[in-house]
Amino acid sequence: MNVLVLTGAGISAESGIPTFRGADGLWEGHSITDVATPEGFERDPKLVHRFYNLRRRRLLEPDIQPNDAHVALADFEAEHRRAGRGDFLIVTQNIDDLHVRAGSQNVLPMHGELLKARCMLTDEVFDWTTDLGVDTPYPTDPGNDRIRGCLRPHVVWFGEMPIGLDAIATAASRADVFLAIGTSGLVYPASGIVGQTDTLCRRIEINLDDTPASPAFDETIRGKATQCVPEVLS
Ligand code: BV8
Repeated sequence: MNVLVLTGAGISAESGIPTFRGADGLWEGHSITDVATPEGFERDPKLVHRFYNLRRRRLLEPDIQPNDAHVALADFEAEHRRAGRGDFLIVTQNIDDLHVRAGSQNVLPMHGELLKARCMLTDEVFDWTTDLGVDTPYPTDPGNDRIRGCLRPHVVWFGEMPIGLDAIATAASRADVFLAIGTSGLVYPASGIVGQTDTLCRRIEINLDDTPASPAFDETIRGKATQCVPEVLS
């Protein structure tokens, strides 16, 4: 049985990471176009770096931990793999690292990763746990000072190509079960993944509320991820 999971901001909400839609389209007080588009970065790189530095520092604070939904997915994957029951992949729209910290092995971060930075000259990607800024561009490896001033967050902004679309389409076409957890179904192409699954695939949506994608699912489970995910996977 091949399982494909799609997660959105709702699975990290109970870990203390704010969702996007809940803040009436504003993002920590900023409009998406100002902080999550290439044009916004071009216009004001310091504002964008400040926005991501704030979120990166918050993610690294000790009270931000994987929750029961992240852990249930990791435990299910380990057993699924041990028993040789088929493929298991988590495609996440989130740029936090909570799935990996929970122990998930096969995670595809289609919108990039907050704890990584990318050189705009070479596309080299660095693990990054300190502040990024136009005047403090040093990667964790001091040997790379040649990329001074050329770093950006390794995240997919609106208008940019998400990561791993081919692998996602393949996993969707092979999935026997598709589980969408905590996503509003508003952002494309993530919202289109359910449509890439086979008609025989069992599509399940876990969310607090109905979403525009809900009609595409065979089963909609309403409730908090930390309660519903462990129940569905048990
Ligand atoms: C692309 C990284 C071309 C950065 C992000 C007009 C119409 C339709 C589409 C478009 C349009 N104009 C432009 C587009 C395309 C655009 C798009 O979709 N825009 C939207 C706003 C309309 N998409 C793009 O630009 C993408 N690129 O299209 O390239 C292309 C594509 C394919 C092939 C060829 C070319 C790039 C999109 C990626 C943008 N980057 N993040 C960063 O994070 O800083 S997206 C960002 O917002 C997040 O990563 C996240 O993915 C998204 C928010 O979505 P959700 O994760 O669903 O979160 P949300 O808050 O919305 O919902 C939370 C849900 O959880 C809610 O339903 C809530 O009820 C639920 N919930 C809350 N708490 C709980 C819970 N559920 C359970 N338990 C709880 N406790």
